[in-house]
Amino acid sequence: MSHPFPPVLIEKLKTAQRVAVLTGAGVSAESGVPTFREAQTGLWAQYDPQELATPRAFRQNPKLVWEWYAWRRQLAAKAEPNPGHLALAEMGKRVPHFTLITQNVDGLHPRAGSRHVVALHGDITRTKCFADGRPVAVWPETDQIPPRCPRCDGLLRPDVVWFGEGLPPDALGTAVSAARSCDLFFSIGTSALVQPAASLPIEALNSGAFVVEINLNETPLTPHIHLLLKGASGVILPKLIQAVWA
Ligand code: BV8
Repeated sequence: MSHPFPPVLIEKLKTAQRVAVLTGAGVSAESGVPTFREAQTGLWAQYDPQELATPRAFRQNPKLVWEWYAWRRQLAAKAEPNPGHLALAEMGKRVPHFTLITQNVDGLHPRAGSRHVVALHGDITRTKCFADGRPVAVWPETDQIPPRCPRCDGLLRPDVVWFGEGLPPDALGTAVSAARSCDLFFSIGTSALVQPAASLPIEALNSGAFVVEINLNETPLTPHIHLLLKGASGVILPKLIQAVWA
């Protein structure tokens, strides 16, 4: 099968000892999970995700925010990993030291078979207590929205990182050290706008890694990196795996 990849990328991926990958919502787009910045569909069209994904929004209207996440949770549950997710799981088996870092909260990377996924922004399928931040796996049936914490009767919330909240220190630490020690870094399906995730490819660049972006469009990262593969990750990634390890 012909492939559109520059020989330097084929060579780098074939010989790389340490590869780090950062994914964003674009990687799940072909699974039918709306990206973060594309217009919300239907019921949620009038809301800006960036306004809803905040502690302030939750305090102001916990029912609205809980229902937004319930809608996104059922979308993620109905979605299937796409060829891009599967290709990254395959890459993880082929590269000696592979770190998959994701901003996504949809859980599709582990469902595609990727292991030790570094989830920077949490997991939409997990719930925690808004008051003490501790996980809550089960709670009594209730008509209350949001449901209440069985321990302290506080409001329950999704276990994701909202704007203005710190990232899980372990996940962030693992991601930064992977970016600083890799030979090859991929930034895939992310608008490269959200910090501190968007700084990871720059960390890799400053540490001497070859940095590749896979995106439908250019992003603020594009001018700084070695190679932009313009197109859908679900199309490009399987072809790349085929070209390197056919
Ligand atoms: C922090 C979880 C400090 C929740 C998310 C100024 C004002 C206010 C805040 C800030 C500011 N400057 C910096 C900040 C901090 C802020 C920030 O970065 N704001 C930006 C927007 C300016 N960051 C934070 O608040 C972070 N925390 O800094 O805390 C701190 C430290 C210690 C203690 C206390 C506090 C927290 C950020 C995390 C927020 N949570 N998600 C949820 O999901 O509901 S971020 C959210 O954006 C999602 O996780 C999403 O993944 C992420 C990034 O978006 P993308 O993944 O890139 O998705 P997007 O839709 O934007 O782009 C999709 C891309 O894919 C596009 O480029 C498109 O072209 C491409 N694409 C589409 N289809 C395809 C494709 N590519 C390939 N193939 C396709 N098929």
